[in-house]
Amino acid sequence: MITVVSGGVGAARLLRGAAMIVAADELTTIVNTGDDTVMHGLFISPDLDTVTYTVSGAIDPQRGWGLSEEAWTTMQALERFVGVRPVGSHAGENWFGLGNRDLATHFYRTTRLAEGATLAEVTAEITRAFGIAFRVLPMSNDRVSTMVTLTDGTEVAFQEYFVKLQHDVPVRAVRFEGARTAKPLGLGELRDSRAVLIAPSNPIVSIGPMRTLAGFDDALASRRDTVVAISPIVAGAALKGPADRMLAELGHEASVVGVARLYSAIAGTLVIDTADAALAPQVEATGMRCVVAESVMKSPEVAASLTRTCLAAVGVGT
Ligand code: FO1
Repeated sequence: MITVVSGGVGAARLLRGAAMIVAADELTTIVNTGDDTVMHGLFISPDLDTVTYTVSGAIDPQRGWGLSEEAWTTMQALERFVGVRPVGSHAGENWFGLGNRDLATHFYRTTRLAEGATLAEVTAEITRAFGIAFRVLPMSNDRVSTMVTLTDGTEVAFQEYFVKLQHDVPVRAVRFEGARTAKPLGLGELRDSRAVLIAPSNPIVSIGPMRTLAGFDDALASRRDTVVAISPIVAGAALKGPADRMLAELGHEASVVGVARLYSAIAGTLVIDTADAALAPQVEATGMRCVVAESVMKSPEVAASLTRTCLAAVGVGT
């Protein structure tokens, strides 16, 4: 078994490549659910959906989230209520863009959860409906909510930070509501897999939530030599999203060396992009082996090649 620890966009791109070279019954991914939110009474799991939509080829490639060929008439219809909505009410808010076709996924997930299904069961149904043959596991069936404290002291839920505020505000702290009691899924896979890949996702708010679940870090640390992380930071910047700024705002170095310091306890190898080759000795000074490779996944073929490089780094064939 090969297990990939995943956040959103970067992880989804890696998985699309991994699925090309690893047999479906040999591939599992454990996905962050700290971004999950309830909007209009619908339960939404953005990273699970980004993985599902990207791997199945249904993703909107420009946005990196949601579906292609989307229509937005439902969101537009909500404008009618703006003038009558009482102050303090969230009814009909449409800052979080839910396309008409994307809504179908949230209708299905919400009803199945209301019927008593676990998030893992519903995710298996949804990924199967999108033709995905490998295993996609949420990090927990229990609710974990990433909360972001801004430098003005206010605390907001992740999607309010990321979308409503366009993550254009500095952060002071991040915490994961519910993580202390949430039961992690996939610890067995993390312990027993021939290799574990930590996808190029935000170390703080995409990989971070999973690491706060009981036993997660220990499961990786116990087999650290065959855990390979891919840096989401290339030449000091994130390819997408606020990872570089968040690292700096939270006191870490926004570089492959800063990423190495965050991961060195749980991963024996860090893959960095060719743009950062000169920093390899500093990465190795943190106690991680460093592999330099093309890590900007412009195509599924590059993602497949990157997956092969990660597996080869720990002596695992596909
Ligand atoms: N990201 C945005 O920047 N704007 C949106 O309006 C938006 C809506 C949205 C709806 C469903 C969904 O699954 C994801 C959505 N995202 C949106 C992405 C979401 O914020 C993710 O959590 C981020 O991509 C970080 O992983």
